[in-house]
Amino acid sequence: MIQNQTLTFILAGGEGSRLYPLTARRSKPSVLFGGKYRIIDFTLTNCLHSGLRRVLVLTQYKSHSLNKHLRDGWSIFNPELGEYITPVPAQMNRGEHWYEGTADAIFQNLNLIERSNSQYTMILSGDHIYRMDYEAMLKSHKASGADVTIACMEVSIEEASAFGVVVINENQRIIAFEEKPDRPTPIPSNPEKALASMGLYVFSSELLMTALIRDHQIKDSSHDFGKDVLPRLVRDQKVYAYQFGGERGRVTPDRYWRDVGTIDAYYKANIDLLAPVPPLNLYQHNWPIRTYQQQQPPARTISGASGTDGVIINSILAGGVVISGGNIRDSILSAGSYIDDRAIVEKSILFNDVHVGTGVKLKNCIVDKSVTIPPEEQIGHDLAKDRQRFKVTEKGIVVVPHGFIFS
Ligand code: ADQ
Ligand code: ADP
Repeated sequence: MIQNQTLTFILAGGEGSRLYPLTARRSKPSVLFGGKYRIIDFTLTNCLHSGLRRVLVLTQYKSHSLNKHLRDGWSIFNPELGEYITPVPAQMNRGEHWYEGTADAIFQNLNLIERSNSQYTMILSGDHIYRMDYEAMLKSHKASGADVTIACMEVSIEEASAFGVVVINENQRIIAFEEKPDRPTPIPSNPEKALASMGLYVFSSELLMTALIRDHQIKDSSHDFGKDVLPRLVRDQKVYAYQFGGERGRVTPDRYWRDVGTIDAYYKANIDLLAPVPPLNLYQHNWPIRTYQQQQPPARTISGASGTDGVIINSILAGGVVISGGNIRDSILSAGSYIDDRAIVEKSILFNDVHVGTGVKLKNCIVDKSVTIPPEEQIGHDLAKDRQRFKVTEKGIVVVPHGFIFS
């Protein structure tokens, strides 16, 4: 099996500053998602179902919550059999600094690639929401005889400036790679679309080691795959595109892939789960999304003090939620949330242990863990007022930080 010849790295060490304040105390991959998951669960689940069993998670900033999650939810592989998921903190193996760019994060762990004797190295990101069978990509890498294979998908030309943009020839060989270009090159058949790198790569391990040592010697390099290493490799090695969504077998090609690097993208990807037929279906029996969750009693509704029923419309509720006479619409509630009488929660995402008081009105909000919202508060209804207390995004999403205390 090609998976047995593969070592996998998950880059999980970025600062996640654009997701602040959700990343004030935790790393981006451990931000909660979809009521009971964490962002990294999607990539780890892909590894699990794709048969990748040697997985190193490169951590750096605020990694405690991520380490705890990996330990509690993902200690499922068997080190005796050479199967593992292991967090690797920045160890300053190659000098007195933390990981610089993404390529430096791998460079500092070159000894782990050497030791693994792996023929292929797969590099993934810990902050994407998608289902993908990596086996198909590995096989395509082998079949094409590539040195590097980059997973790609078409995006609109407006979005393309946020990604690495590739140009391919008729054989899928990448002939140009430009990181976050101001003017992305469109695909030949449609001027409205460009081919974006998804930030997932398969390398032949020998070539990766050589390329990283070379990059390390270049003084003005920022040691980043997208900015430095890939544009250079495209010039003198065989770099191929693997177009996402073409997998057969266990995954239906649903073509849903999101980089949830900003609050607006993160919010939208959560809300996407509420569509009648969600573009990413959590209910597929052949692809359960694994996570860690505490033991929780079932979710329930009860009548509030004024006798009104708790009402839930088009929402996702985790275990341990209690709706006591409130009204919940188009929202996602994590374990331990409690909604009091007459409260109205619309288009909002509540993390664990959020107590929503009597008569509170929430709209377009993300409320982080352990917040008690006092009776009759309104959030998301008057953005000018909200801006004085909270972060409000470009699209008008209000973020109430972890443990916020209302005065
Ligand atoms: P970005 O998403 O901007 O673009 P980056 O911020 O480097 O890339 O993050 C990639 C991943 O690496 C994230 O999971 C992040 O947490 C992690 N990471 C960042 N710095 C790290 C470090 N020093 N140590 C360990 N982990 C680190 C990239 C590519 C683009 C591509 C998009 C797709 O550069 O070409 O289009 O991903 O999302
Ligand atoms: P979040 O969910 O907000 O990302 P976590 O709940 O995972 O963060 O962890 C936050 C806190 O939980 C930390 O301060 C940590 O010390 C504490 N903690 C609770 N239980 C444990 C445990 N079993 N092991 C390690 N830390 C724990």
